[in-house]
Amino acid sequence: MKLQAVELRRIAMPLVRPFRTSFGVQTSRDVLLVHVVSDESEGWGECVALAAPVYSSEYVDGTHSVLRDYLVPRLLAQPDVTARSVAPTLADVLGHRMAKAALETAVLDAELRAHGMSFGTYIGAVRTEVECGVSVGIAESVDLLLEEVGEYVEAGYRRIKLKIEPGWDIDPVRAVRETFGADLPLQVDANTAYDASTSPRLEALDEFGLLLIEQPFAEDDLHQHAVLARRIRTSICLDESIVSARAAADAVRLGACSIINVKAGRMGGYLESVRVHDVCDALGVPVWCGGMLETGIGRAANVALAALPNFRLPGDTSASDRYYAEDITEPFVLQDGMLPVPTSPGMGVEPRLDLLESLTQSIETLRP
Ligand code: NPG
Repeated sequence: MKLQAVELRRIAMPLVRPFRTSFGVQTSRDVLLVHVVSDESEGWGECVALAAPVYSSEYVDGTHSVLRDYLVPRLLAQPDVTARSVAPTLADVLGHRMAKAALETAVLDAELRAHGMSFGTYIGAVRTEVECGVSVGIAESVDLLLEEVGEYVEAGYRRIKLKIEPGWDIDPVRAVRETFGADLPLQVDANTAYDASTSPRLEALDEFGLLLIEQPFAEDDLHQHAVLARRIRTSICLDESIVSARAAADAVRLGACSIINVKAGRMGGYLESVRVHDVCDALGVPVWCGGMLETGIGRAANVALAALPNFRLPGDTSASDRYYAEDITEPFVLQDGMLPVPTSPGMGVEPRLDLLESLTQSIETLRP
C-alpha cells in the first residue's frame, strides 16, 4: 500500500460521568484520531494518550507532535507500507508507543479493509462475543460508590473493578463485598499509588477474595510487586509496567505478577499485544483487555483482541453508554454482560462522519 495522506484529527468527547483515579479526575477526553488514506483503502486508529502525562509519560499534544514531526513522515516516505512494516520503520524513534499504536492501527485497518478481512479473523479470535467488566472510579462517599456499583451490576456487567488509593481501599472494598456478596467478581486497580510504607493496606485486602490487585507500585518497581506477590494469596496483575512482550515475560519470571492487563496503546500496537498474549499463554499466565475510555473506534479493536483464547478474565471493554452519551461509531451495547466481536472488514466499525465533524477541534493533513 502506498500512503497518500495521513490526517490527524482532534475531537472533544465529554464523559457521561467524571472518572476519578489515583492520578486525577477526567471529565472529558481530548481524542486524537489517525486517519490514513492509501491507494487501496482508508483506515482509522485512536490514540489513547490522556491530555496530561499522568498515567504514562505520553500525553495527547506530545503524541500529536511526534506523529506530525517524526512518525508520519517516515511512513509517507515508504513506497510500500503494510501494518507489519510500521514498527520496524518507526523503530529508530524511541518510545512514544501510544502514538505508534494509533498509526499502526490505522494502517492495519486500511490493509484489512483492502483484503476484506476482519481484525478478529486476522489475529485468530476464537469467540464471537466477549465478557465485559466495568471500571468504577474513586467516589465521593462509600454510599455513592455502592449506588454506582449497583447500577453496573444491574446492567449486567460480569466483573467490577474498583479504583483504589491509600485511604480509599479497605473500607470501599469491604462495603462492596458486604452489599453484593462474595460471588461478585471483584478486583482493584491502584495505578501505582502505593509504596513499601502503604503496602500493609494491600495485604489487608487479601481477605476479600479479589480476582486481582492491579499495579499497586511504580511502573519500574518490579521488585516491590514480587515482594507483595509472595506475601498474599490474591494475584498481582501488572498494567503500567508492561510495555512489550519482553517486559511481560520478564515480570512473570521475576514473580512480579501472575496476570497481565493488555492495552494496545501501552504496548505500541495490536501486533505487539498479540505477542504479549502469546508469551503469557506459553507461560501459563492469563491476560485481560484493559481500556482507556476509548470511543467506538478504539473499542472495536479491543473487543476483537479480547476474543483471543488466553484473554481469560472479563475486560474493561464496557458498553459505549458507560462513557459517552453519543459514540462516534454505532454504539457497543451490552447484551447479557457481553459485547459482540465486530465481523466487518478491518476493525469493523465506521466513524459517523457528521457527528465527527461536529466534535472536531482541529485537523491536520500530512502528504508525501
Ligand atoms: O473502561 O476504558 C475504561 C477505563 C478502564 O480504569 C480504566 N482505565 O488505569 O486502566 C486504567 C484506567 C485508565 C483510564 C488509565 C484512562 C488511563 C486512562
